[in-house]
Amino acid sequence: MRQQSGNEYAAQYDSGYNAWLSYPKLQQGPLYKQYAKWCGAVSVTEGGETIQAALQEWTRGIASLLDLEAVSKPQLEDFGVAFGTFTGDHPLLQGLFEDETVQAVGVEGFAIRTSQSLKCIAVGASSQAGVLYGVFHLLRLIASGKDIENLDEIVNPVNSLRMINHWDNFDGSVERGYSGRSFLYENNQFTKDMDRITDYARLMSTAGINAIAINNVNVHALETLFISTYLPDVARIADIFRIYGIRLYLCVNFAGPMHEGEVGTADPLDAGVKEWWKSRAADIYAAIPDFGGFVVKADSENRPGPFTYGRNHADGANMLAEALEPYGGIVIWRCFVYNCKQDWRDRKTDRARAAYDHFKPLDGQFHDNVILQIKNGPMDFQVREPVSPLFGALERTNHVIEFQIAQEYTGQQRHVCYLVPQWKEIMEFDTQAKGGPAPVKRIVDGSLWGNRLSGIAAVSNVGNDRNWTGHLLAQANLYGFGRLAWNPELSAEEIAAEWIALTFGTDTAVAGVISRILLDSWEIYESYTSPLGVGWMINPEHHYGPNVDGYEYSMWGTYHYADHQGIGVDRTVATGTGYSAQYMGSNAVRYDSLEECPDELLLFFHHVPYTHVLHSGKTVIQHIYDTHFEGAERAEGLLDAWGGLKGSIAEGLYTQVEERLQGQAAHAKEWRDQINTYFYRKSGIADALGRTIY
Ligand code: GCV
Repeated sequence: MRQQSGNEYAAQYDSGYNAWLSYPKLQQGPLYKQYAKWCGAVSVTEGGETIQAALQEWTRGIASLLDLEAVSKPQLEDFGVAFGTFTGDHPLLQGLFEDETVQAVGVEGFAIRTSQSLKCIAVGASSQAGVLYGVFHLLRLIASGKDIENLDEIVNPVNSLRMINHWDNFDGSVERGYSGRSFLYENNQFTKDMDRITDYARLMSTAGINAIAINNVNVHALETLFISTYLPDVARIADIFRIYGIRLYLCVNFAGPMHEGEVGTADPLDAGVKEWWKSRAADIYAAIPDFGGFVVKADSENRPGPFTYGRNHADGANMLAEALEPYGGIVIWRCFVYNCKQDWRDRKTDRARAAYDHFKPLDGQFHDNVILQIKNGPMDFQVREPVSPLFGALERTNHVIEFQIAQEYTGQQRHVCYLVPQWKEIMEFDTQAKGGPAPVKRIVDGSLWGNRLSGIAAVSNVGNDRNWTGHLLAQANLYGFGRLAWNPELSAEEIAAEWIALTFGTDTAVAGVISRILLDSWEIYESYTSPLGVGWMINPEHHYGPNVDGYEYSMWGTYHYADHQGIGVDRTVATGTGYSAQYMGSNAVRYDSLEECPDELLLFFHHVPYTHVLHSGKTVIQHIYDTHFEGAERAEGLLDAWGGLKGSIAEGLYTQVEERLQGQAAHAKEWRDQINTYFYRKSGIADALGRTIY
């Protein structure tokens, strides 16, 4: 494993490369003294690669945070830190953690305890990955200025699958990637920069991630060969991921057997097709014994799938599941299945209905090693949409939620949009399943229905930009996703505070400003882009910037049905698409009712005149004007707030964010003007406050 000097490590700080592993130097003072007392010595007796990676992280962190060399010794003679697995041979750990504690620690969890009598802070875990998580937990406590004199915690992840989905293509492009090109591939070759892969694995595991799919769900011709020709390259990445407790997954092409020319069909019930996948699985597991499994997008946006053969998605997923089952592998089958060319002019056909309509009837028909992956909303990662009604509706099928860390529709990492508050809101949504309360977080962690497999996945926002995410503040989304997947009870504020401390240090004034910027940013972005749940007012193909009628699949009219009289999609039962009936209990009633529907989703569920009065007391048109004027102003305010940090944070970090915020402030005005002008011209209704609408 590569060793770096302290100076080399610090030099990367300004670029943002070290991200939440920056370990900013702590100020002298009582806490510093406390940390220095405990952290001068470290005792590790096990030799596994993951434990050694934990040790390296520890010594690197302590060197940077405290300017202290953590001397590694087999036995502690005075105050120190010890870590290892419960079954390892460390005498301190064996003496410190009684059976009850050991049993309470799950396979990826850890226990951490300060023993004043033994002069030791001990991190013990069932697995080496648990040790790594525990060591980083301790580093996080120190980096955020927490007292470590009396630690006594057992920490287990709430969700068993905590997954990142890359949408990286072999040619080096990234679908919906907003931070440069892929760091995994270039020109149809795997990267040779294994140091960067290692640093990526460090970042992911310290955020709590344990599964990564390394290629796009839209699998192109050459990526189809990742499970054959390119398997040795894939295995090299898996070898690094393994050290950090991460299993590697691949997206596969449902028509793979045909692509490689060996079988003339991809029919999931065909014996030749089944054999082909079984033989691929055998090859994969010979190369990567802990391979996680396949991720599949089928019958959606021109991808092949079982519909071609008159089969359903359970037939398709189960066939692949049978191939992986002998090795403990799983199939993650996406529910983002819809016909992007469907004609909705009848005002009854509705893309929002698709996931539920396809998958609810199949509930209970999937094998035990299949997980359905459901986008958080019924459409596509809009800044505001309701929670997918499939959550709560699937009673006998493993499933995970899919978020999008990449900001496809939320500013593309040029605008700041901290998405953790949005994800929190979704996780807290009460689906009312099983008589309720049944929040999404209890469905995806598997506890509501007792699923064997469950968890959270998200589309990566990482590229080869030096700071990984393009916009430095977008790192908070990447870190935040991992933390939320680990523990959905953490608040958006807590996660922001952690990320800020780990990235910028513990200056409270600095933290206050950055935290406010992050926490306000989703609301601000929503206000100047997408009023009242309407969505899709973006430019075709790249999806950046305002274009009210622009979305590429709007060939049958606009997605929001705006005309001179009104706006919004009627998804009610009586007169609309009937989508509202996919919800349970009072959710169905509330969304179906014009009176009860929450303002922020009004135009998602109802078509109303511009003069319709919201619960806020404003008309729809006035709401549009006001939010767009305010939103653009508040975007400018973000830049001003950041300006106050000049000189208080590292120059390189300061300037890269300043530049993005300048762009955002200008672009928010463009959004404001385009949206306001469009609706002024459509409605003919003037702004009540008489502001200039261009
Ligand atoms: C990977 C949206 C995006 C596509 C993406 C798709 C998906 O439609 O615009 O780029 O394709 O979602 O989630 O499969």
